[in-house]
This record gives sequence, C-alpha cells and structure tokens, in this order.
Amino acid sequence: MLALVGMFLFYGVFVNVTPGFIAMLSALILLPIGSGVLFFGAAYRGSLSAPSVASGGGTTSSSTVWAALAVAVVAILIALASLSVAFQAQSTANSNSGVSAVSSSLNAALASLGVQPKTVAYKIDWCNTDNTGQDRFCPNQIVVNQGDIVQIMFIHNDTDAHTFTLATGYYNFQINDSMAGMHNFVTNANIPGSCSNSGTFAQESAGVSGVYCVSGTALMPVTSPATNFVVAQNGVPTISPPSIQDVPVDNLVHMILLNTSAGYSEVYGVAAFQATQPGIYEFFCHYHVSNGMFGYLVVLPNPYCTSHATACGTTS
Ligand SMILES: [Cu+2]
Repeated sequence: MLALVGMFLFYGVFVNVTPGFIAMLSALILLPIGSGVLFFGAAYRGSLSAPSVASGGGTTSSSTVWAALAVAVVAILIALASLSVAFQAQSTANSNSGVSAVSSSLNAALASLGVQPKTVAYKIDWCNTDNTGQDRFCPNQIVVNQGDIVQIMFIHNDTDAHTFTLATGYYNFQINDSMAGMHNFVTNANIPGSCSNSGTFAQESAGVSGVYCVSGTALMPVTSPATNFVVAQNGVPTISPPSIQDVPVDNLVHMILLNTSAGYSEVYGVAAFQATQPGIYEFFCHYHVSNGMFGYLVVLPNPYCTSHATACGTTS
C-alpha cells in the first residue's frame, strides 16, 4: 500500500498533477519505504514456504533484508531525481510569470502616460515689443501632444505683410496674411495683390487648399459645417454684432482695410493641422525670418498613439 501511494505521488510530481513541496516530500519518503516493505514482504512469504528456512533460515532472512535495503536506496535515488526535476520546473514557471508581470506593469504605466488627442487653439499675434523692436511672433512657442488637432489663428495689424509658415518635415502649412498695399520688407515694395508676394516665395505651390491664402500638405480640409475655433474672437468690424463670438476654422484669411498706410488694418487667417509626428519644428514669417520672426512648434510624444494610430493621424 505504501508503495502504491508513493508511486502515485511520484507520478503526480512528474506530471505536475500534485505540485508542491508536501507531495514531493511524501513521494521521497513513501516510495522507498513502500518499495522496501513490499519487497521484504514478498521475500519473507517466499522464505516461509521454503523448507530450508525451517532448518536454518537466518542467512536467507539476512540477505532478504539487504536486498530490500538495496531496493529502497534505488527508490530514494529515483525520488531525488524526481524532486530535482520538480524543483527545476517550478523555478522556470516562477521566472516566466515574473517577466510577464513586469511586462504588463510597464505597459500599464506607458498607457497611463498617454493622453487622448484633443483640439488645441493658438492665437499667434504679430508683435515688436522685445528689446530689438523687431517683428516677432507672440507667443513664439506652440506646445501640443502628438495627435492633437492644432488650430492656428494668425493675426496682425501691421503695415508690413506677414506669414505664419511651417515648412519643416511633416508640417507643410501656411497662413499668408499678405494684403494688397502692405509693405514687402524683402523687396521694399508694396504687395501688389492679396496673398501674393510677387513670386518671391512659393507659399502656394504645395498642397494648396483651394481656398484663398491658406495652403500646405498638412492643412486639414474644412469640415461642413466648419469647426469653430475653440477660443472666441471679436474686434473684426465686419462681424456683426461686434461682440465676442465663435469664429469658424474656414481656411480663409480675412482682410479688413481701414487705413493700411497708417497701420489701421485687421488681418487674420484661421486654419488647422494635426500634429501627427513628435518633435520640434520651426515656424517663421517669410518676410522677417532673418530679423528674428520665428518660433517653435513642440509636439510631445504620446504613448496613446502607439495603440490608436487612426485617432492620432499616423496612418494614411
Ligand atoms: Cu513678418
């Protein structure tokens, strides 16, 4: 009986039916004892029926005990081998589950760092208020997350013409606030026609939207109805009533001529693109980049985009 129980546990340890230290210990103890008892019992019964035992069975009984001990020793060796196999299997299993746990924890941490893309609106104004008194963008840094829809309203009321231009890497995009009669700083002449700079720059040669003064391969099409600029706007005389109200992102440059020579004008263009690629990209004014009229678009990497490529615009 002991041998049967020992063999059952021994088998269980090998096939991992009864894993655990208790089962292994039981197999280690029960199998050799049971085997020895079984062998000894069989030999003893055999010796009782033999005639030689009655006259002098002492030597026969002694050799049977030694044989039983030998069987027990062999069984112990086999049991130790099974113990080693079982420990090794358990160690491997623990190692694999540890790696899996760390991997899932890292994935969860990365996913928690990601953010769902949103629409971000930036009003970029012309200014000349720094120490040089030269033309600048205000603000001159745009920071968004990868996947965000970036709405740009580029405003100026200067006598010089200006552009907001991204021509770096993935972001080919321009709002051309050049109005007929404004001064072209580069040619020292007046702009002959709105959105034109006398062929000096190819601002409308790539991916033109088909809509006046706004262009670029990164330009998003106008949705119908047009999406509104996230931040309300006013001060445009043609808008009635002249109160703060939502302005559509219509891929248009709006020009209101009041008195250009005196600087009384209002020019603003509105358009949008999606920040599909992380990195740092320069935007600049075609006319005044050498004077320092440039800034930087900072697109922060977004782990959300690794699993939501369509939402982030990273698939075509
Ligand atoms: Cu400029």
